Amino acid sequence: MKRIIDANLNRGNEALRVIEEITRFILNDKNLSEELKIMRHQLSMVQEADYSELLAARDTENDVGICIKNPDKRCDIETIFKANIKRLQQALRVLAEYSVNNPEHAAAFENMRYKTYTLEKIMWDKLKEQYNKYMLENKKLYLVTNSDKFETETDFLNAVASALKGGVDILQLREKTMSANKIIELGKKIKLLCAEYNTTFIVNDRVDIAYILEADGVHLGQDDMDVASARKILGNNAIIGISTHAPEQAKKAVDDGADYIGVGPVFTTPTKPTTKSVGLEYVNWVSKNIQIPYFAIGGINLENVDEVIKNGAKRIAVVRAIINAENPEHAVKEFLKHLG
Ligand code: 3NM
Repeated sequence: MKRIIDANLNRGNEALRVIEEITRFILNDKNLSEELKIMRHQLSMVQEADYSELLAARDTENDVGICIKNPDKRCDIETIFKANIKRLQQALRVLAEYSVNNPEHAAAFENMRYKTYTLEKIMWDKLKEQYNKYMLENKKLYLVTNSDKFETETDFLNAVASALKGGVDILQLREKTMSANKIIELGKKIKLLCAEYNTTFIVNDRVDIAYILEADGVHLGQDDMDVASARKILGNNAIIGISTHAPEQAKKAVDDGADYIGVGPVFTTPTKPTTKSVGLEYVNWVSKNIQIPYFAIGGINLENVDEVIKNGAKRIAVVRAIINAENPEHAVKEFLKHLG
């Protein structure tokens, strides 16, 4: 029993320290930081009080769980936060369960565990709000889906999963010909896949569907709802992007408060046959004149992606060259190599 208590006091303390650093150095939130510090001190006091007994029970070398690593797919702040808040809650639960001989400690651990649930929500909202832009900074490859060419939904979902496995940063559910109900049904499955691979999940055009699916955001076309209205529905934490095809549209998107813009179609593409291509000049112009993140899109494949990058693009969005690739995972990895 002491060995379990010792291991979980260490686990809880370490997780708390990691989370505390986020409140202190990333969120710059003094109150949250203080709250975590107090919690950490409470755990340390239990540890101190029983220090020699706990150390005597420790047997790290013979811990069969020590080599079981659970490799996280990504290493961003979101992932670090999620992993550590869960670790903390698990540790506190174990501590409460195994403190049968000390009801006072058991109650204190339970109390702390409940506090962490509230903290988790507060911190997550703050991280999302503050870091939407920061998170976009690090996202380079954006997959826009189109299930038209797939015979079955399973084939399509397998292709999506393969692309996510390859390391796509953002996925947009874009199904132009499906009914709202079908998009919602499909969206639920895609959202689960995105959660599994920790990929940002965006819905095309439909703010209502993004709301229903609790997506990370929405991507708007020039004829869709304006950014302010979409924000009113989806809230401040939502990522809102807009397709732009000319400098005036890009400038307006920035003024309207979009988080990112689409820039294209760079090349003529059958995926968007009615929109004239804008060429690399527009990519070049946006690179020099627009400060928010942008994704070049339209006809981009592994043969021409370097040209797009040469014109200043750091991020790209792709439909066919990934989703219709023979091996989407491989295609994604190749694109990522180009994007650096
Ligand atoms: N939006 P592919 S171009 C969905 O310019 C979309 O706003 C565009 O498809 C825009 O990678 C486009 O298959 C289609 O060419 C991109």
